[in-house]
Amino acid sequence: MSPSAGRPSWSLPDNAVTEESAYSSRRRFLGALGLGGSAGVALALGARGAWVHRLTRGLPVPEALRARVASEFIDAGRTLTPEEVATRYNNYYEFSTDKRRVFDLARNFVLDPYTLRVDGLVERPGNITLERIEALGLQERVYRFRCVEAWAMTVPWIGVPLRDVLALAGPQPEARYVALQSFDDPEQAPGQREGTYTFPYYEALRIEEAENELALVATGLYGKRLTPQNGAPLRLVLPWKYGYKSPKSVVRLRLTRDRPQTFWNDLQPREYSWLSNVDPAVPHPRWSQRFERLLGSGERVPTEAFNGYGREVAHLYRG
Ligand SMILES: Nc1nc2c(c(=O)[nH]1)N[C@H]1C(S)=C(S)[C@@H](COP(=O)(O)O)O[C@H]1N2
Ligand SMILES: [Mo]
Repeated sequence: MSPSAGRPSWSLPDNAVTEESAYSSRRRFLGALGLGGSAGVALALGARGAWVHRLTRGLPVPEALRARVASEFIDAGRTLTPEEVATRYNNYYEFSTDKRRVFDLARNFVLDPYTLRVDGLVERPGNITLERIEALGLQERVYRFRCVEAWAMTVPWIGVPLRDVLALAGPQPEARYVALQSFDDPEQAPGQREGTYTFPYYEALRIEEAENELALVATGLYGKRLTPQNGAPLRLVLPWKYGYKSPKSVVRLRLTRDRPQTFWNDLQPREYSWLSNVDPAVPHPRWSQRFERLLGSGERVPTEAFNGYGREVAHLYRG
């Protein structure tokens, strides 16, 4: 499928090719935000607006997405990560393992037509449209987000509770797990053509985790539709787990009785557990998890158990 075929209305034409100067500016800009090397310190803050403008030139501008503010989740106890950081520094191995290249490689990525298939142990298996999911009632929630690599961000997501999406299909009583699958389209995703990893990306949750209030199906961030690099048109956000448990561009949910396998746990079980709840007391074999670096400010702060969401989820793991 051609990446430009059947563009949705939110994906504006991308007529400007990024110039070489924009690349070097981008590197300096990210450096200034505490992401790159030491060179960033030299960048005058006054120039920031210009850098952002040059960075975004030629990129599709996502459509605004309206949502009601969920008052319980409006204060994550941390400053919001700048939008231009959360949308330019991404883990998305289907496109690249280089976090700073993902946004550029994914700029034309689109799943169209898009539907979410929900099947397995459900009463009403089938394909659900984005419109139907969003009609469940979009909420804006600010969540802390912690990658296993010890960086963290704070993002205003827009979405609906995963349990409301599951309820559309009606889980059967025997269903114990939810398997999540990302898109599969090597023509659009260079990382899928390389053959280094087993795609499509796959993840899974216990049904009690999937039905927890915190588990969000996101279709937007920062007041707009999700960018391709952040997982358009729909992704999971599970703020008490390491970032890789939140798959992007999800196309299928399958309810099962047996525990499904998961991408990172299959690759390296000693480094990535199946549950992967954020836990400062359990080091990664190659680094400590006691602290994390905040994207944007570069500040180093202590990591909290369940990423600070113990009140909501700790009961799921007792006994
Ligand atoms: N399909 C898919 N989903 C994915 C990943 C990926 O490589 N492929 N990376 C994960 C990891 S490791 C992290 S930290 C988050 C990053 O999300 P962000 O780019 O929106 O910050 O996405 C997660 N979801
Ligand atoms: Mo991650």
